[in-house]
Amino acid sequence: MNLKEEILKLKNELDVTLVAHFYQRDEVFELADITGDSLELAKKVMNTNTKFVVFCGVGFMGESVKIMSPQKRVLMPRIACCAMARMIDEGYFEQNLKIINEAGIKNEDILPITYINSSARVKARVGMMGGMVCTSSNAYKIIEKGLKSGKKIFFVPDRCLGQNFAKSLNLKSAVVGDGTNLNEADIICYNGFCSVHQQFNVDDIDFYREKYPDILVAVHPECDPKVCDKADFVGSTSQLITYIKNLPVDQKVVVGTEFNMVNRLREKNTYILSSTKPECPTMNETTLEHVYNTLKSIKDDNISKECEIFVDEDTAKWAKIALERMFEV
Ligand code: CIZ
Ligand code: SF4
Repeated sequence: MNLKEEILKLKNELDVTLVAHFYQRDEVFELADITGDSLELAKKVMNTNTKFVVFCGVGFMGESVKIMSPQKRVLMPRIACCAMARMIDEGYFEQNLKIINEAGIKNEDILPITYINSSARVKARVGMMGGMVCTSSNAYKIIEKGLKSGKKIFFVPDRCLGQNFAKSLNLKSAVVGDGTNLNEADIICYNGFCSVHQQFNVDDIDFYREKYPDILVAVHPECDPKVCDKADFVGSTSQLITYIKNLPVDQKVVVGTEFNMVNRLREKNTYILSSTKPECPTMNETTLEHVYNTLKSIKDDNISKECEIFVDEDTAKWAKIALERMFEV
């Protein structure tokens, strides 16, 4: 039997749900019971009832499952940490708050919102301050809800997402530490970014538009605001999928997001907005062999601690509150 057949066989035998994010390698993605972007996965996995969840994605996604469903045993064939999520921890969060306070803005006038691409500890810190989590699919609604509090929003960790949503809502944004005026801003952004989505630039848009004057440009809001400003469509992973799948077959489109996702989306007339292959290195770490080893370890009752997600009780309590505030919206 080959690895793929072995995995399918083990999956049938065990009380397990195999989950894969859209950015996973094709061979892993194809075998999953549940696929989706981060919001879809968070919701769908909550509704499964197997004892084990084998999650092919990045660390914060597995943590979110464990926080929302602590009774499940969540295993990740590779606990790869999203590079953006790694740009912020509680220490950096406090440091940024201090800079904001030094600009004359008090903590009671700040509502933190964290992109789901952050650690459980950062989510917990945000939860403790009355804040909430968002994804790129629901950021509009969450930010609008946040603004109703009359407070300034401290958006972590993705600068681009904060700036792009501020622009589209006609709000002012500033970035901590880059010299912009924090007092004038409605949304104060932490200076984090996704290195995959930073690869797309305005020159590439100009190149494609010159080559194919009728081409449409669709990008993810983790791209730089200059790139989003020049695009025809800006949307989250699931919004990009719907947009591109509904285009007429002869309509050319060039897409600024992760390669594996774009590559399996549409057979013809679909280009990637980069001369390199913008794969997420951490998402790409999970191979069929890792998935097989994890399933086998469940069968043999020999699960490695390094594969299993644990979140301490206090962190889980506050992170759950921040996540639940998102699900309520
Ligand atoms: O991690 C990411 O870049 C994205 C877009 C995740 C997701 O599915 O929202
Ligand atoms: Fe993180 Fe970027 Fe990879 Fe998404 S694509 S998991 S934000 S590094």
